[in-house]
Amino acid sequence: MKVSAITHLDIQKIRSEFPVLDQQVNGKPLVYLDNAATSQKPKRVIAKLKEYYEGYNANIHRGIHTLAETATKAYEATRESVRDFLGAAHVEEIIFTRGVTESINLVAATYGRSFLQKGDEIIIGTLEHHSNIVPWQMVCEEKEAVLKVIPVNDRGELDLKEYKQLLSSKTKIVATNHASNSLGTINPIKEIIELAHAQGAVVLIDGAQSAAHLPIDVKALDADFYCISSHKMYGPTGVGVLYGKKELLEKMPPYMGGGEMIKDVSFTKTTYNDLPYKFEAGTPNIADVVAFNEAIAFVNELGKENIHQHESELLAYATDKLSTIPGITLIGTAHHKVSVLSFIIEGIHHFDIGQMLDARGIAVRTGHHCTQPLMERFGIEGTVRASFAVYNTKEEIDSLVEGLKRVVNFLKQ
Ligand code: C6P
Repeated sequence: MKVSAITHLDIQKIRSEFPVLDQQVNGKPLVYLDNAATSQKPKRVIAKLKEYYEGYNANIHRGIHTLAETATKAYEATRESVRDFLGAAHVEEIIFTRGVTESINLVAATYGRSFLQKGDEIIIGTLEHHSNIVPWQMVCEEKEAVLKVIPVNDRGELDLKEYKQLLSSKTKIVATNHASNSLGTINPIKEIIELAHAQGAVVLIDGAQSAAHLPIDVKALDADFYCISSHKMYGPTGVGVLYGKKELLEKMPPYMGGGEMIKDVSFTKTTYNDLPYKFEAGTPNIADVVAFNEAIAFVNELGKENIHQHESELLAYATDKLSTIPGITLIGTAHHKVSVLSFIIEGIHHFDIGQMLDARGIAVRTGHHCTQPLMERFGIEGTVRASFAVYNTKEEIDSLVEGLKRVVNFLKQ
């Protein structure tokens, strides 16, 4: 595999913006390779949280005092940035949630419950995270609908031929991820959406693993719903987004009842607020939404293409180097991948590998990565997963390889 050395980014400068990276763990410099679980946060995101709490902490959309107005403006500014980030047409199409999990549950519980009928079908992929499986199982059970699953080939790519066979006029919803958290596979979502639309189905895309790595344009994709989590793209935890086409969101009932989502309440009748507030009951996660704006600016300033190029170089380099470890099998070798590398080593439990790497300051994730059916497809319990972000370096991959060689030598002798 060819490893290109060209990148337009100054990685050392980028690293210096992440205070957490500059520390020793278990006596070794931290090598953080668990970015698919959550990425680290740059100083500007942390500073924004402090600025909000020290400067204009107030509830939003309710107060007429100056702090409330400042907080409301900052919160709504993030909504506009998200609209632009996703390429959405209208700001009303951007709903703040707690994360991708809540975004998918919202759609399953409102759109699913309202529009599914007995015998209707929902199609998902084998690569889904549990968040994009269980909410659909729940609504299928309630509505007596049927869940169908697109198989994957041995590289971990969705089988589009099978997908076409599964689609029919009974298909009402197709839900799949843009990129797989366990294997890194980038799915051909434009084609998946087009094929679903030809059958009259709506499509939800789980963008948890694409938001920080791949260009997204919901209009060009013609996605009906697109979900992202702030914490996987350098922003705070506890903030997510549901993008939904306005005409769909308008006909969906609210998810939760309470303050903010109403226009008028009496004991006999309640009318609901306009979009997007209809779906944002209660006091939202104001500080984290405000700081999320800084994460979006961070990604935009670096440029998704530059980020993707750097991470692709890391992935190619790591794939080459790891292949030299005795007994290793890479799980997920799709032609198009985000920077996720999953593997097993013959005769050594993934958990032991993770623990021994941690002893050397190297953070990876081990286990099923909330994709148990996918693990079952590959006949394994779990993998070791290294996932890269823009601040990772080839030297860190060298440390991973060195660590793995020691693990193998130690446990196999
Ligand atoms: N995956 C991982 O280590 P939340 O937790 O709501 O922000 O995102 C859930 C989720 C949904 N879809 C995909 C593809 C994901 O990767 C995740 C989160 C983490 O892989 C934690 S399990």
